[in-house]
Amino acid sequence: MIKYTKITAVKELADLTYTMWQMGWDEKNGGNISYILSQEEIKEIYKEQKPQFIELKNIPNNLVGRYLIITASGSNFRLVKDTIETTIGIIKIEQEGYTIIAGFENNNKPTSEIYMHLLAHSARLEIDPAHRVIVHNHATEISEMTFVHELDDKTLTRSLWGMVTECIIVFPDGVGVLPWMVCGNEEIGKATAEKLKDCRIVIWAHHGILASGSSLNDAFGLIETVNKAAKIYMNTFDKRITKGITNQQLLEVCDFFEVTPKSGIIE
Ligand code: 2HA
Ligand code: ZN
Repeated sequence: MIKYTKITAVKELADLTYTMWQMGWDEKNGGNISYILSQEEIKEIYKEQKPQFIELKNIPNNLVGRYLIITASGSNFRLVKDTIETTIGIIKIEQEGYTIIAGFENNNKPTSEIYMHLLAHSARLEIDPAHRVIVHNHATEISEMTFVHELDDKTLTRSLWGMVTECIIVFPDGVGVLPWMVCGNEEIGKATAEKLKDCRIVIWAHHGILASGSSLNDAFGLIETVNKAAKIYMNTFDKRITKGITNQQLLEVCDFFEVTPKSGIIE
């Protein structure tokens, strides 16, 4: 058994917070990440702390008994990798709340978005048993795009697919988009989980993006790809002389790479 800060996934998660800050996507305390530990990883944890139970209502059934690595409320991603004991912790999900097993020293608590993370994990696990990770950040260009584009799943997905050939291969399931909403409450959690029933990426208008995945690398890669497309969209939308990748060309890519794009988007 090892101290939780030495677990590979904890180190990877801490590194990712720094990478995202370097991208300019996690100013101040922006962003939050959670990761479902495997049975093997749980066995590794040396439980040195006195567990602390915290009540939380309406826990999804399929999460009870699972362990999550999760970032702390108010944590600055610029600093997380050097302050893991206070800014990253491990919780065990219970029927009536959760127990802090490791970390969150100095009375810290999990992210204010914890309920959204739980609902999002629950929705994705229903569809994909390999699901493990939720990453939220304030990726710049996709946030910019929500000021100049319709806030609609179909048209936003089509615009992103049209910017970079790889997009339709990386996220054939498209993106979901939510209108502006207050963050951190049950309403945005439920709306996000609803979108995640048929795609892995949700864009929160005038706020940021959330991606799910089977690994930290997988979820982050989705955000990078969406944001790259959004960057090209933002840099060209008022000066373009072509319409970007056509429907016919998108279908050719899907055919060659044997991917099935979400229906109803390529009309
Ligand atoms: O954790 O990004 O959405 C801070 C946020 C809230
Ligand atoms: Zn945010």
